[in-house]
Amino acid sequence: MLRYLSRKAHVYADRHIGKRAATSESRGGGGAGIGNVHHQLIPTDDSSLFRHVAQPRTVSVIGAPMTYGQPFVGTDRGPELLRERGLLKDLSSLGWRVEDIPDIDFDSICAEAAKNSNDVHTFPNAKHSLQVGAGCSALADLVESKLRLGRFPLILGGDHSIGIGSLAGILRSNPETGVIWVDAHADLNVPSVSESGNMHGMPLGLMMKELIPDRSVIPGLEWMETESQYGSGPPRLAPDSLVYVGLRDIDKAERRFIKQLGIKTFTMYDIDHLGIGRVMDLALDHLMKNNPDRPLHISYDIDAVDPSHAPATGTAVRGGLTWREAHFVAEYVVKSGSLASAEIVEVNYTLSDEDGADDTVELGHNLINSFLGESIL
Ligand SMILES: [Mn+2]
Repeated sequence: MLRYLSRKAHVYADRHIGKRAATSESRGGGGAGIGNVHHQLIPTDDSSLFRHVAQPRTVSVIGAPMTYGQPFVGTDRGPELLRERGLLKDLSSLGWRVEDIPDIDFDSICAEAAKNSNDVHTFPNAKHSLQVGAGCSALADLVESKLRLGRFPLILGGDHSIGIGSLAGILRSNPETGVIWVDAHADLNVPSVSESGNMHGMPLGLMMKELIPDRSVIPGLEWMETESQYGSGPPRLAPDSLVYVGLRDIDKAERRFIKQLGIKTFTMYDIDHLGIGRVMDLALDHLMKNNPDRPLHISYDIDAVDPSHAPATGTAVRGGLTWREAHFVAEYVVKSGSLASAEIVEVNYTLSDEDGADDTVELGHNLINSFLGESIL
């Protein structure tokens, strides 16, 4: 089912997506299946929610259409497809002031970063590190500046290598931030152990000083060892400030790191065993019990969800979250009142048939509404 599109296939992919977008529009932009009932969104006026966000609450929508962290084109259309579905209007219906920022121009930033390099892979086992690094530096600056204004950054990927930039900006703004990583994969690789060299598998590994003490050895990531314009950083994530939810495909080295670092991990096995409710109780308890005032960030890889609901993604793995479990994770984190930023990644319209692509984008849209406070009652 998965078609590999090389970078040279950009033109083909663009035509392909253009056709699909037109078809989608002719159907009213709706999804294909039974989930396509549009219900009324109600403003979230509960003042106990989003207590780290300044009033009146503003969401900063940051499109991060990155593709260089993995081999497929198509993830760059994520922000556009989510906006086409009426995402901004929904956020406003949920009671947010919406700051819509133009997508980060990775085409220019990445081309500029790589212009003096003719080596495609630039560094052993960190493919396109110049492009990923330059793009993530721009994203980190933007995310940090929005958090410092008291806004809620909503980051639309893009592949998961943008997590390098999001996490960097978030941790520079507040190094105490707790991170909930919802994913089929651990994304805890570093170049010395990565089996693929794809940087979408490294965002968490690159934040851990235990795994890589000096990131300036990787071309493009030198900025990660310096201070930001606000004098903060370098960004690091403590292993006990992270919890995983939904893992089911872990590399050998990652398995070792998770155990060595003692990272709190809830795999699909734990969700089968305990149920998603108990898992989320334990996950938030781990992050909040010694640090009740910290903000939380959720990074949501759409491949955490079962491919029956989210087939249009680059590294689909069977046995994932159900539709309701997927939403519950987001709703529960919001209910804590501590969510301060969110990210959704790896939606790739080209990697499934049309109905599957529509379903995946629709799910991403619904999850974002949950991040920003939509609830059943
Ligand atoms: Mn991921």
